[in-house]
Amino acid sequence: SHQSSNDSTKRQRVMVIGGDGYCGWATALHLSKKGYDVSIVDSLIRRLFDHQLGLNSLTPIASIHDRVRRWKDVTGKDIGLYIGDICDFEFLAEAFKSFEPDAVVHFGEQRSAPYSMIDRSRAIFTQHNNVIGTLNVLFAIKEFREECHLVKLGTMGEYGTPNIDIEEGYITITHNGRTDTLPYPKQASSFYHLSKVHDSHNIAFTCKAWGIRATDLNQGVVYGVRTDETEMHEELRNRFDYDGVFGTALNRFCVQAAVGHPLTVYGKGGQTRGYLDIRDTVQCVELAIANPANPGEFRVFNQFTEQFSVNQLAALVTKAGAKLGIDVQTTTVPNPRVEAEEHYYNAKHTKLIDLGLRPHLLSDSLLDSLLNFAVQFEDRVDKKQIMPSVSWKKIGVKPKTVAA
Ligand code: NAD
Ligand code: USQ
Repeated sequence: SHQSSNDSTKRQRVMVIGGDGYCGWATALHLSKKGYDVSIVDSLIRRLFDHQLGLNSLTPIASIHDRVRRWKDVTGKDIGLYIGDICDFEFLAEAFKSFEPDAVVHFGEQRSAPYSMIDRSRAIFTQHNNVIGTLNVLFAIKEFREECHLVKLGTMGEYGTPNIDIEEGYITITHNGRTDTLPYPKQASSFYHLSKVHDSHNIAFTCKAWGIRATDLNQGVVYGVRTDETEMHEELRNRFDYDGVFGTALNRFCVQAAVGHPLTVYGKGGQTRGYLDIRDTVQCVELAIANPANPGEFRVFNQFTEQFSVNQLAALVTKAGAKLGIDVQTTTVPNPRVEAEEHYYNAKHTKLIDLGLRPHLLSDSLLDSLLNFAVQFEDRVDKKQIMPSVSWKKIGVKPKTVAA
């Protein structure tokens, strides 16, 4: 193969769990391109969620097998494939023993807040899938690869929206004359976001108890679709979610603008979050792997580059639309979620910058190209999937076949 000239004994082996998903696929390709020996672990359950709810990616995406074959054709590089559920410990143990990872990047969770709030069974599924899957990864590291660095995707939503600055993982508090550095308080507001809090606690405990080395990447909302590697062939193209369950704020607004749907601002629109370009997701993960945590260390990075409120995003997309001759309207949708709509927000995010992150900030040109990208696929948009259909308050125990 093209790699025979490399010293394969020196190449770092990285297992990308959730490598068929939005962040995971882009990251797997990026790491492979950079010379890491990459294997993807994925149950493909995300593709099943789409079938079950009647949703689809804006972009047509190739099967994982075709994706990996195409990558080999285009670059000469192999990406290993382990199809299975990490909640099945026997499967995960076999993948660990056969691949022997030096680092595990764990993206493999149910990641939609609305999905976790559809009904009781989805709430339970989300916490079971995420919490047990992560526990299995921790046990696999302890049992088979003690030195392996866990790079775990957390979320900025673990912190909620406190009325003080958000620190990176820890806060130093003086109380009754004594001082300690403690985990930053967690106030998540969906069963999904809470699953990440539970994961963080389990990881922190096993770092202390077993000496595991871990980095929790508290990522903000990701936007964009193209990375250098996914651009190399249409079969390498990434997924792009725009629906009310899996679509995220800025990506949704670009698709809404492209098809002439008013931008769906939930409630007052003052909800502020950290955001980052998917090209920075792959860069951050690489930086975390290249600079591993020490044994026993539970490191937390806030992984985002800029803060925006929903109203600010709507204004930016409206302006970008005008440049393309699209008259973008905005509508206020009664908020289906329970969250603060006007609040203080100032979250630190310096640790990845200190490691060398060079952010792709949200620019006019990026927004133009994202809008153009959405316009290119506008025929594939199912407008019925745009309005939110999951209510935080209406969740009940009755199973729902469709989100509506
Ligand atoms: P995604 O749904 O596109 O991908 C997740 C992948 O994990 C899917 O391919 C799915 O099949 C797989 N998976 C889920 N459960 C699994 C299991 N038990 N065993 C094996 N594979 C499993 O999600 P994404 O947007 O790529 O997000 C990836 C990670 O990043 C998630 O942990 C998410 O919480 C986190 N994150 C995402 C965003 C964002 O804006 N997309 C922001 C912050 C954090
Ligand atoms: N929002 C709107 N209109 C929309 C969509 C969203 O006003 O059409 C609002 C939401 O009410 C919320 C904010 O925008 O206040 C962000 O919502 P989102 O759906 O873009 O993001 P969220 O549910 O928080 O989840 C996404 C990913 C999740 C990740 C998280 C990072 O799906 O996996 O963990 O972003 S963070 O928000 O930092 O916790």
